[in-house]
Order: sequence, then C-alpha cells, then structure tokens
Amino acid sequence: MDSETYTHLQGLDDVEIQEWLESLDSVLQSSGRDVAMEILERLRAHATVSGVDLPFTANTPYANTIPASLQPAFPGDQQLERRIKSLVRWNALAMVVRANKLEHNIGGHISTYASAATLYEVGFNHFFRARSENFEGDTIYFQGHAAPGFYSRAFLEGRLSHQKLENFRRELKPGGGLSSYPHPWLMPDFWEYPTVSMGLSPLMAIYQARFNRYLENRGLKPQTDAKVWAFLGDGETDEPESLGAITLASREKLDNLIFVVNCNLQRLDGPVRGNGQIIQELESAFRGARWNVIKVLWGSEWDPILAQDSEGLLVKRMGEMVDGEYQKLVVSSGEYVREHFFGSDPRLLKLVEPMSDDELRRLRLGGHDPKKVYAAYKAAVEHKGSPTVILARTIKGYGLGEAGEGKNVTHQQKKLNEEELCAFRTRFDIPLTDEQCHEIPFYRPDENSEEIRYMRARRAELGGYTPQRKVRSKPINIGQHDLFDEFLTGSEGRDVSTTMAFVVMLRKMLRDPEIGKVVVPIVPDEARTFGMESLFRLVGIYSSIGQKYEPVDVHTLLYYKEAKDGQILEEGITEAGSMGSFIAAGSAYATHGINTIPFFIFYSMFGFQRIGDFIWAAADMRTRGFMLGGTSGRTTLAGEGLQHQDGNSHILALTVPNLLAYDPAYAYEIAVIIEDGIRRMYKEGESIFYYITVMNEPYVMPPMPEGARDGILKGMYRFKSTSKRDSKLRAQLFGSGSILNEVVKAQQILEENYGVGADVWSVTSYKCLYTDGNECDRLNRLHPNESPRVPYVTQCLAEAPGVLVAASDYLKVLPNMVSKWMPRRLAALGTDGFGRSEGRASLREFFEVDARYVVLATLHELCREGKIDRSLLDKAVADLGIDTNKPNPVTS
Ligand SMILES: Cc1ncc(C[n+]2csc(CCOP(=O)(O)OP(=O)(O)O)c2C)c(N)n1
Ligand SMILES: [Mg+2]
Repeated sequence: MDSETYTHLQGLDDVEIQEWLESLDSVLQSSGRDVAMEILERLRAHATVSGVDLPFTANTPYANTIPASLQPAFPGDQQLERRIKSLVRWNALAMVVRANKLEHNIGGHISTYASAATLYEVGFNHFFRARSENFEGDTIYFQGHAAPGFYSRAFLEGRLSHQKLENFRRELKPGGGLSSYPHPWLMPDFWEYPTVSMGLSPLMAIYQARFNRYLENRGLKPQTDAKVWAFLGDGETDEPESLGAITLASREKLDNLIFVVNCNLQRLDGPVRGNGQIIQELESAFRGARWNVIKVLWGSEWDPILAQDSEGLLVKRMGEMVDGEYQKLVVSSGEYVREHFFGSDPRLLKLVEPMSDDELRRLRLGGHDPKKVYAAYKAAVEHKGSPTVILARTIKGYGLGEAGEGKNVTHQQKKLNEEELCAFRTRFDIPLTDEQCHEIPFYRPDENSEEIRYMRARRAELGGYTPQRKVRSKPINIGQHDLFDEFLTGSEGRDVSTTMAFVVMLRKMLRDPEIGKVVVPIVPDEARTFGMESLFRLVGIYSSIGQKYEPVDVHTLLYYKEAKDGQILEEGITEAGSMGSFIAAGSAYATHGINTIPFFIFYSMFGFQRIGDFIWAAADMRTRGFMLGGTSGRTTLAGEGLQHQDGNSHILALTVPNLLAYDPAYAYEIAVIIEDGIRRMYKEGESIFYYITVMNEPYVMPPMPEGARDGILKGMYRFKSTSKRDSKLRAQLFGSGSILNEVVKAQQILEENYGVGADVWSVTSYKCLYTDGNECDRLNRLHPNESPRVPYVTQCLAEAPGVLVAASDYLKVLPNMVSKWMPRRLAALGTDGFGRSEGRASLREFFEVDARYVVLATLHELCREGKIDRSLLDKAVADLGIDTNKPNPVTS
C-alpha cells in the first residue's frame, strides 16, 4: 500500500462508509436477506474482476450469528428455569466440595459445569429427546468433566439418591457411588457414551451420526429426525481427533449432527489461545469444512448497545481483543471494562455512558443467556444439508466469583471456604441460611414444588429422562445351523491363509438369512490387502448418495460398487474413524435395539498401537463385535519392515479387560471362535468383544482334531501328539498363529533326527490362559479351605512329559506370563525387537523363531536337564546351520 492510499484510507470519510451501510440496510428492509446476499456476492465478484484482491477469510465478524431481530421467542418460563438451573448448580458444586471434604484429594470439577450449565439446561428443558418405545431419541455426548451437573440434575429428577451423590467418586462404598466421568461400564443404566478422554467423543459422534444414516439407508431403522449432540470443550479441540473427521460430517451432509463447543476460552493450565481467538479459529476451521457455524457470543444485555452502534465500531472492537484480554475482563471490575474495552474509542465510551460500572460488569455472554442459546439450538435442529457447530462463549467457573471465576486455577478448584459457599448461595438464590450453607447440604425442593413439577413436565414432554442406558435388542438365535461347518474339514491340500479363510466366512455370514443383514464389515482402505474386494460387488460399499460415476472397473466381475444400501463401510485411511464406526455398530444393540455385528478388519500394527484409546472407550461402552488384525505377525508379514510388522498387538490387547484376544493358526479355529463369539455376545448378551489376528501366509488348513473345540476357546489344545510316546526324550511344544507350522516342522525334526517325542499344542489365546490362571490363583488365595482350583494350562500339562518350549510371532512375554502355571520351566521364543524388510524365512531366522530354533531350544532344555549330552547341542547347531554369533534382534 503506498503512502498516498494509506493517507486516503486514514481519512476515509465516515460518511462514505455510512452511505454504503445505509444502502445495505435499505436493501435488507425492502428486499430481504437473500437479495442482500446476492448483492454482496456480486459486489465481491465485481471487486475481483476490477483488480481488488480481497483477502481470503472464512470468518464472520466477532458477533452473534443470529441477530436479535431474528431471534425466536423463548418458549419456557425463564424465571423458573433459572431457579432449576441454580439448584443443579448448587448440588453439583456441593457434590464435589463434599467429596473432597470426606476424602482429601478425591478430585472432581466444578468450573466446567459452572460454565456450561445454561448450554445443558436449555437442552434438557427444550431439545434433548429421550429414547422411548416409539422414538429412538437423541444421542448426547456430555462433556466428561461436567459430570457433576448431570448427576445433580438426575438427583433433582428423583433418579439418583442422596446416598449416590454423597458417594460421588467413591464408587466402592456400600450402596455404590457415582463414577467420576461418563462410564457405561461402571454405570450401565445411566451413561451411554464415554467422553472423558478428550477428542474421542467428537469423532465418535460424527461416526455415530453417519451410522444412524447407514441404518436408515439400509432399511434397518426408520428414518427419523433424531439428532446427535456432542458437547465439547474449546481446549478439547486441540486434540487432533476432535477436528480430524469434520469433513466427513459435511461430505455426508449430516444435518442430524450438532456440536456445541463450550468456549470459555480456558483449558486446564490457562487460556486456550491467550494470544489469539479460539472462537474465530474454530469458526474458520468449521466453515472451511462447510459446516453451519452459529456463534453465540453476546447476551441480550448487549443487544440495545449493539443496536445503537450504527457504525459497526463495537463489533470491530469485539474482534480486536485477544482471548487473554477477554479473560482479564472477566476477573476485572466494571471500571476496568469501561476503560480497557470501551475506552479504546471515545465513540464506544459514549455508547455505554448511561450504564453504571456494575451494569457493565454484568453484561452477560451469549452462552449464559438462555434466549440466545435457545435461538441457536432451534436454528441448529432446523438446519438442513450440513452439520452445525455452535460456538458458545462462556466463563469458566461462572458464578464462583472469588473462588475461581475466570481464573487460571479454576479448572482444579474443588474446595470452597464458608464465605465462598455463601456467596455462591446468594448469587444463585439457593434457599439456605448461612449455617445450613456451611454444611453444604444437597438441596432438593419438595416433590410438589414448582421447580420439580416443571422439570418433570418438561422431561415428560421430551419423552422421558436422559442420559439413560437400556439394552433394547432381542437375543439373536444362532447356533442351530451349520454356518461354519465347511471350515472344520480343512482345505484338502490347498494353500490358503487365515485371512482368506476369514473372508470366506465373512461372505458366508453376509449371505446368511439370519444374520446376513446385520453384519457390518468395516475397512480402513485395506480391503484389497486382505483379499476382500470380492465383497464390494457382493454387498456393495455404503454411500449415502449411491454411485454418481461409472467405476473404472465396471466391466470386471468385482467392480467397485458403491450403493445407498451398500453394506461395507469403506472408511478410507482412518483407523480412528473406522473405530468410530465399529463403536457405533457394536453398541447399536443398546442405543438402537439393533444387533448389528461389526467386523472391523485392519492392518494389525495400526490398531492397538495407534488407536488404543478408542479401543479402551469401546470396551467401556460395552461395544460388541470382532476386530480383526490383518497381516499380523512380526515375521509372517514379509517385506514391510519395522513400522508394519506387528509383534505387539497381543501384548497391548492384554490391557483391555473385556476383550478376548486370539492368535489362531487354522481356519477351523477362527470358525469356532467367531461362532462362539456371536453366541456369547448376541445370544447370551455378554459385554465382551473380540480381537482376532489373521495372517497372509498361505498353507494347508488341516481338519479340526476331534474334541478340540473347547480348548480352542479356552486358549490351548493338543494339536498333534507325538508318534514316539515311549521315547525317553520328551517335549511339549507350543505354537500360535502361523508360527505353529514352524513348531510342527520342529516336531518332525526332533523326532526324526534327535529321537525326541514332542507333542504340539496350538495356543490360540495366551490372554485366556493368563486370565484363567490369575483367577484360579485369586480364588485359591481367598478361599484356602476349598479344594484348590487348577488353572486350565496346568490341567492340560498335568500328564504331559518333557521339556517345554513355546514360539510365537509376538513378544516372548506372552508365553512367559503363563509359565508359572506350567509344571516345569518354559523356554519362550518370540519376536522382541524392530522388524526388518525381508522375506519370511529370513525374518524367522533373524528373530530366532523358525523350526530350527524351536529344535535348538528343545535340545537345550533337554541338555539343561541332563537328558542329552552337550556335544549333541554343538552337532545340532552345525546340522541346523545356526549362526551362534548373529546379532541380538532385540537390540539391533
Ligand atoms: C486425552 C486427554 N488429555 C488430557 C486430559 C486432562 N484434562 C482434563 S480437562 C482438561 C482441560 C479441558 O479444557 P476444555 O476442553 O477447554 O474444557 P473446559 O473444562 O474448559 O470446558 C484436560 C487437559 C483428558 N481428560 N484427556
Ligand atoms: Mg475450555
């Protein structure tokens, strides 16, 4: 900009601007908003062709999106609703303060709910529809740290007892308590969605809203106008998952989805964007992603001031302040606000001249004004064609005053002194005397009070209470038919991988008249990797708009078929998003009363390692279904190297309590596991889910040995007995996954070359063995007078002679952790270390898990026991071609 232009701009005649603004006003009045919009669009186009390079902005001014003139009337009794809200506030605060008095440092949060109370209360009184027999209800992801507020409301509604509140965060007390945050695992009749690990719920909500549409488009549920509401913190949006899927929501036109971001401008340590504006940052991100953005920044008290601001100076000033300054205003006096906010321009000062300092201080923010919040929610639920995000400005710790309002320490505030308690009581008109107040009682007005009756009436109008969790589905009746029989007889000499076998099973399930419709295959752009492309054509890929193009491979048998009623959820490259779908599908038995059975097939290394926290949330949520870790096994996946080769996931799977983890070797094992899994989850209604690894190494699938079924499910069974039972040298060999084949080879070498009679066991699940062993130990410890329980692994090996050697494609710790229940010491081989880009044989040599190393380990154990001479070991090393000076795979 040259100096002449600059001078001109500086001296820009206010009258000139005024004229433009007035013309726009007159267009608005005479022709309405659409015409005004069209004129502005044309003006922008005209400016561009005239060489005016308008800078890109996805932002609108720092003002309410819904102007006062377009605000609908508030339908409720505002005074009464305020009284109710105040009671909710009081009991929420009392719950945390009492808990911390009873047990020092038990924790809890006051300031999050304090800032969000209006956002929730408007929802509870006017929008959130409960699930009922006739209507699926709205889905609500409540912000985890605001949990005391929902408990408090449920108490007022008569749904939670005094005692439960007293035991907030003390769940193990007699009669039970309340969990710190929303956990369906801990409160299965109350919470539906776990939200407290930040960033998970926004993503889960998006995929839930999308799954609701999937159910509709596939004819599994009727079309409704039910909404998915997700409440999140502004700090929470720092998490990459929070915004990571927002383009999916707009692409899918999810107008059944509403995000409400509680923008109190603070996170835990301090301001979210002290030097910037989180609201404007979020607005541009969401607008850029084509969401409908509604900003609720200023309360009604600002309306008359804004009405007088004909020059737009006030809105301009609002947009200038950084969040750190705004936070300072919250904790400052009215005099300070006048000086530092309005004082930047004498014309602004003039605007507020008639107002007292006290009135200036009490200018409310939009998120604390029910009228503004109502207007935003109404616009959101009525909006069509895209998801909506409401950015509501609030104050963290609202109403706490000196005890923390707007202060940087407020997130952690859980103790109030007597004076602060009384101030809060007075501020919210709670009918308690000073003395009563010091006792911090829970306060519930009489059942017949106006407040309780109003609350109940509002909820009755909206279909009942929420949150509330109920299992609505009926058990699936499977098990009588022969769905999986063909897999029990083996592949008759053909080489197939367990992945291929699983895909054939999936295809059979998809065609099954009983469960076919409810099977939900989910893949993160990896179907071809697993040879699943035949399913594209068979059941189609779900697309809410069908297929608008002719696929490039339309002339082939297995073309890329997208369809509105497609069954496969092809999520693209997002394991997190796929998990979001898995959770939505795996919990539909409760949320929708529909027994969808998800099969989520992914690259095993990018499962637990990458999205472990989502898996944890799925477990909390009692999600049912099957996760399949494909191309698993550190040495079975050849070539892919360090980042891809998975020897970890079965270790990580140990951490999830209600997850059953299996590393099967053969097709019949998978068939037995899946069939029993469907029975346990969908017939018996157990809150468990499954992790099954499948491999891409082709080999002959043997028929199922007689009597193996029980052992497959319990974690181990004898796969192949030795033909040399009478040999003096005996061994028991354990193998899992495709490494079982190496163990079978080792059995043969041992028998033929060294005269060792070895039995081979397939260990399908070390996790099952571990869980069972621990449970036996525990019961024996607690009940020493009862006859001792014997762990399953001990029972298996009771009559099994010889040394013990295990090999798997996972860390050595896996077999080692059950060795204490084995009758003798165990030699464990495994794949600790980083993978390599190599072929299978080299990888197995490198990690020392091939047949030769199993042989060597067996002979070494026999030597330790003095059963064979050391010289035989040297001979074996030479015979087997083992390099004894090779580097250690763990450290190389
Ligand atoms: C993944 C994850 N990381 C960290 C935390 C710990 N934590 C709890 S609340 C909080 C700050 C929340 O700020 P914000 O999202 O703005 O919520 P507010 O309380 O301000 O509404 C943090 C960091 C968490 N719960 N989850
Ligand atoms: Mg915040």
